[in-house]
Amino acid sequence: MPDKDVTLKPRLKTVPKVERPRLYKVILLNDDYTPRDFVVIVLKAVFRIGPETSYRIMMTAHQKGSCVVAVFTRDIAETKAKEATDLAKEAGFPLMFTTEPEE
Ligand code: TYC
Repeated sequence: MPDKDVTLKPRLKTVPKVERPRLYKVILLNDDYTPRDFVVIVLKAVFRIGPETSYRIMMTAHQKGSCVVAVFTRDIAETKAKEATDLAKEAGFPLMFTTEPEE
């Protein structure tokens, strides 16, 4: 059949497009001044992470320079990163948490 005689049937079903919100990593950065114990306290308090995991995350940042703490929607990631960074600032430490979108 030649092309001009082809008739296209409209699609009857619509395909719903529901996109999941982009997720953001909260990243703990190493520094030379914040005590290790304080980093663990902040991880436990702000991110509700258990003591062993908090210690492991702290040591990873200490040895490698940074460590992903957790992944959240953008709002929650930014709020938690700020809360944790502010806690350290109030205590006089330069500890920093940043956020970045997941690939
Ligand atoms: N490097 C710090 C020290 O030796 C401890 C530390 C660990 C600080 C992890 C920040 O994200 C950090 N006192």
